[in-house]
Amino acid sequence: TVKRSLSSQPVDMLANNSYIPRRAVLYVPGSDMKKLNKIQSLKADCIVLDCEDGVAYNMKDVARQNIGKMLGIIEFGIADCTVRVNSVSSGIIEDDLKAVLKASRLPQTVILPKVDYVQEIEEFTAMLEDICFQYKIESWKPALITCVETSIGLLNLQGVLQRAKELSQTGCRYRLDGVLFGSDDFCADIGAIRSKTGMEVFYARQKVVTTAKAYRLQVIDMVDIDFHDLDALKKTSIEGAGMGFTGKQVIHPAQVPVVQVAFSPSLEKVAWATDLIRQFEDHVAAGKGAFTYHGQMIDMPLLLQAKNIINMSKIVAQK
Ligand code: 1VU
Repeated sequence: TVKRSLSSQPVDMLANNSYIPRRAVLYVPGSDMKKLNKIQSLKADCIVLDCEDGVAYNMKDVARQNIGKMLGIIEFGIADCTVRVNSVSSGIIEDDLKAVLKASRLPQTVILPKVDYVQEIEEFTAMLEDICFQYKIESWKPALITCVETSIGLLNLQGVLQRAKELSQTGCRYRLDGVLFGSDDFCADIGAIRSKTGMEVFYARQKVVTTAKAYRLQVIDMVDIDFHDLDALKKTSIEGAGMGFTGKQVIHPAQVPVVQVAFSPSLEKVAWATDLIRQFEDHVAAGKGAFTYHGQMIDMPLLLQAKNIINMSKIVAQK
């Protein structure tokens, strides 16, 4: 039997104590020591030490060495310390994992890019297990974020998440925690051109949000590459948060605060939600179902949305 609890919304996901808020997910190229040295002064929720697309092919070894070294040195504070390795299909992921797992401190989260097929998640799981065994790593269990960056990856997303969840639940090395949408690779794959309106990725973003949330996962929105245009960033961030994304990728420190504000409930929203919940309880106590509040019809779905806002505000307050 499939049970559906009354609160089977992201409410349960946000109420979970292990929820790691990742509003602004900032990439730092592993080959760039100057940028790596700035990490401690950056206030992103999630710092991604990148071995993949931010690093030139002939600098991959340099990036691995830098990341291995910096993992042991940098104070990440309350930021989620994350490494993005290369994809399974790149054929170079094993070298990334070996360099990272040699570090004196291991990352809290691993991002696996360009997951197109279920077999890739299986291969990654087995490879991680083998390397941990070789290096006698026992207790480490990072969060895993998988990326959707192609049309086939989008079609296969449900199967990939289903398999990763099964593997997570049967004692594998990671805890499946999120999905990330790579819009620029996706556009290249479908032959689209990124526009200001973003209409070319609208369907994909909705599908990624829906599929990820069905598995109670965080879901991280596309990057805005025009990093000087903070007005446009504000607009796309508010749009992404409204669509159900839990955070957004950023490439430049100036983008961090704009994204963080958009992905945090405003004081007005928190006041609205607090009052709505109180009124809902009063109406239930009086035996009433739907009621009018600020001119709107309120029933259970609105209560759940209000609870999402309150839970998110509590999580964000700890940052
Ligand atoms: O003021 P300072 O000179 O001391 O520092 C500069 C700059 O070094 C620093 N900075 C960064 N620090 C850490 N992480 C970063 N990502 C970062 N970006 C910049 O901030 C100060 C001001 O920088 P700037 O305005 O002079 O900008 P730059 O010309 O130095 O750098 C611009 C780019 C875009 C090259 C830089 O921000 C960057 O490398 N970003 C990351 C690119 C990346 O990782 N791309 C791949 C991930 S996106 C993806 O894969 C899509 C799914």
